[in-house]
Amino acid sequence: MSYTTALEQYAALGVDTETALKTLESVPISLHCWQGDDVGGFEKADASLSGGGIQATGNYPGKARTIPQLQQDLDKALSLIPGKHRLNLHACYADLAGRKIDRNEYSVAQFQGWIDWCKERAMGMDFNPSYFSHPLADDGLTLSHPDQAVRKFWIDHGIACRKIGAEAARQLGSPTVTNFWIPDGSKDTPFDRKSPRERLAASLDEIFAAPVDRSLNRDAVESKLFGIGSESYVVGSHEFYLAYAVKNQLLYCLDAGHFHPTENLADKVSSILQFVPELLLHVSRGVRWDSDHVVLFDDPTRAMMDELVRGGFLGRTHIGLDFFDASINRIAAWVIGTRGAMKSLLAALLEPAALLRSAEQAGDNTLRLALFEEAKTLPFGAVWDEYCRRNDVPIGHRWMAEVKSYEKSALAGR
Ligand code: RNT
Ligand code: ZN
Repeated sequence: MSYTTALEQYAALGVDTETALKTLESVPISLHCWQGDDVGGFEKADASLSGGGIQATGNYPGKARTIPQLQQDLDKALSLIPGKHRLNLHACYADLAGRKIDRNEYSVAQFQGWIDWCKERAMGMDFNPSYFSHPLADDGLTLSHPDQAVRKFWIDHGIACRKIGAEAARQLGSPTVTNFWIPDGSKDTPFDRKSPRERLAASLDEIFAAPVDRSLNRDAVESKLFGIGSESYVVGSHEFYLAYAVKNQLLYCLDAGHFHPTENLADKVSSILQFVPELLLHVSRGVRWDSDHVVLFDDPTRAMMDELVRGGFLGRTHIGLDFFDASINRIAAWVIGTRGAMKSLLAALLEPAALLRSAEQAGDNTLRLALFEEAKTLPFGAVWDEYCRRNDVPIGHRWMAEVKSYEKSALAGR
């Protein structure tokens, strides 16, 4: 179907496709660097994910093993994704240039290469302290560790990252969201659930007490229900961080894999945003557990985007991706996931919102149900294809041919 025919069908339901495309263009997605190398990072040669209660499974060939390789892969992915986006960097992707510097001493110097890379592409950058894959995180405890020296190390890492976030923002002219996620928890039933939470709260207080310009760096805290090795107890639970974020007016990070599988994440947005300034999303797909499968244009992702649009929350929400699949081509994973999140957002922007709202306000629940159902078969694909065409990226499945040839030219030799 042509775009013009689609435009008419949407217009008949009061939807302006041009306005939808304009809004879509204004919403960046924060592309997570860690999809490109299975959350390994580059602090040492052959670094790999350890601990943290998360796992990348699969052995697909061609993983990025150096910063230039990861940057090359990101460029390839970005060339197949329409629009302007952001880079989401983890501290363990530091460029140590052969020096021995530990995470508590990181400064902008270790990330200048990444900032320059973003600058050349006019991209903003988001940031994350890394509380895993490190000897001082081997027992699964970091900011809530009973040993004060260990806590101190991780507090210093957190403060360092907030400063790096602010400096990146200053150089790039766009605020950085720095997201705090820690793995702390326990495999088996703990006796004392209270003390680790007291220690975590105190550690966070120290981290966020360090003066960092809020107009440059915004701090987010990410909760979790359980992880591998923290099945029975997670210190930074939903209640813990939601309360902490409300009290301290921080951003709250909702990761789609961090709740009971039957919970409706979309329903949480309008509650949380009553009481915190902004929201960070980790758009992800858990299959039975926090498995971080590649994001799709699926019902839960669509429900989340619907909610952001319906509630007028886009201006207060930062959309980041969080998945890592090592069993398929890693560049394709980025493309599928980012395009999936964007398609979900576009579909939300194309809802017959005015008609739905007036039906609901009039108490006409029959019409509301009918509109929901009819909206599903509107020619969404033609509008999405038009967006890809205007942004000069391959339409439909055609991007996959480029991934295949990149696999032969760049990945095969690694
Ligand atoms: C882990 C969290 C966290 C990480 C990344 C690597 O459960 O979701 O966000 O996935 O920071
Ligand atoms: Zn996450």
